[in-house]
Amino acid sequence: MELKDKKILVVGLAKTGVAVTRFLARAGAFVTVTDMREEEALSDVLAELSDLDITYELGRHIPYSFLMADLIVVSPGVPMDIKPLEMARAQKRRVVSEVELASWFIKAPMVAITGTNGKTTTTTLTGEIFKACGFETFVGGNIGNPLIELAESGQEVSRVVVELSSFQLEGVESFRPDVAVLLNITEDHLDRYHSFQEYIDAKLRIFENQTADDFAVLNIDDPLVAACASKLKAQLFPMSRLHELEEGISYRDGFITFSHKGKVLRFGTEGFKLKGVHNLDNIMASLASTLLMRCDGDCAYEAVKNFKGLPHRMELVEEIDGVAYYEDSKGTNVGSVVKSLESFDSGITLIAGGKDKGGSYEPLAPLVESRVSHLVLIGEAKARMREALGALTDTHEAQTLEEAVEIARRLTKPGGVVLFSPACSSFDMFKNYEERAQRFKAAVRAGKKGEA
Ligand code: UMA
Repeated sequence: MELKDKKILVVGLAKTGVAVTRFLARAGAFVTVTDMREEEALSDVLAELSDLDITYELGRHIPYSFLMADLIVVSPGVPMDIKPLEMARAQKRRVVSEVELASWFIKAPMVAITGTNGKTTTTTLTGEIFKACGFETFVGGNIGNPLIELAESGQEVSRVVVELSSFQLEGVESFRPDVAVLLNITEDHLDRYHSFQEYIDAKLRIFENQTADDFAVLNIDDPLVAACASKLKAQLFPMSRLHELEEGISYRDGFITFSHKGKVLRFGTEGFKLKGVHNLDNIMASLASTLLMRCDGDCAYEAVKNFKGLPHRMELVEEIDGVAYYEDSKGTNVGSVVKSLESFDSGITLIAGGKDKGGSYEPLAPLVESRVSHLVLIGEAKARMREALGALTDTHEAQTLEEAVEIARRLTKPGGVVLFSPACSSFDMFKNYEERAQRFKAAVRAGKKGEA
């Protein structure tokens, strides 16, 4: 689509909106930006864009602007079913997500990664492998830097790795990755979707425009993921920790085996710095994607061995008086917390809670009952979590994260673990999961000083 002189409406003015606005304005479009937040709350971003000629509609969305636009680009955090967007679609206005827009201008081969958990680790590792194998690589998307930044910079790259959320996939039209990865699907974001199925359907759109020239890497150990294999137009490249595969990537007895069209590569997993069974899935997905896109096996293996993992995913903060404190602020849904709890056999004090996303906490019940000695709840989700889990272990409530850390410190015996893995998003008490992580670390370290 030619952008010059087009009337384009950008909905949402946070990270994505800023990057999209800059790209469109420089491409010669007439850009209007709208955000429900008032001007005062947006002063920083407005300053960032002050060199551009933009029309702003702040503090509200004006339906007329939606109806008059040639194209509407929606930020991931804006639900696709808000009234003005529904009206615009009814009038056949074109409504897309930022990743769709970006994909029109990006020519380099692309790996796109989605799933409920493990996306960010897999995306980062995939990027690391490409770079180690000599490919100039852009890594972006839901991980934090919008894909449109690549289109805007004009940077020449030979590989693109993009992490995609269901929100971003809702607004695709022709987006077509060369390799699409689906890691797993468990309940998440039920505060935005009307049903779990709607969330699944959004995720599956990653495969929608692929053809037989492309690959779909599916974790077939997950029944919901395996079920979509029959609907693919791309070549299926399965991955499994449970079954050996003649074609695909699989794990057995300390070795990952990649088998593709008669080529077989084996990688010993001893010495990997990334621990935990769920990380084996992430590693297999990264290896599959990069080896299918011409990476050398030895280079790829070196990159995996060197990869240490990401902050805010099961990060060991401190050991104080024989108690290990782990920060897992990115554990924002139940599936993720299940994986984190599985990393310890017993003696866990779990600090959880935050903004409730409407899903069920029941999947945590068996692990809470068998491995969690004390549960400390915070945030808006307190009551629902207590109802689902409170009878299974010694349960406490705290008004602040600092108070929760203090309670955990008092209760946890030497040899035990304090795990902060919220199963909820952070927005009820914090700006984002990073701020929440910093606050947890500070509270833990304050206790250390206090005892010194
Ligand atoms: N807004 C409106 N109208 C509405 C609703 C919201 O105007 O009806 C406005 C808000 O006031 C806000 C903006 O729209 O100013 C929303 O922006 P945003 O939430 O899309 O924020 P960005 O900074 O652009 O971040 C987004 C992703 N955020 C979400 O999906 C919620 C970031 O993922 C992503 O890194 C970034 O784009 C770059 O691609 C974050 C996230 O939490 C990490 N993702 C979820 C997750 O991982 O679980 C999906």
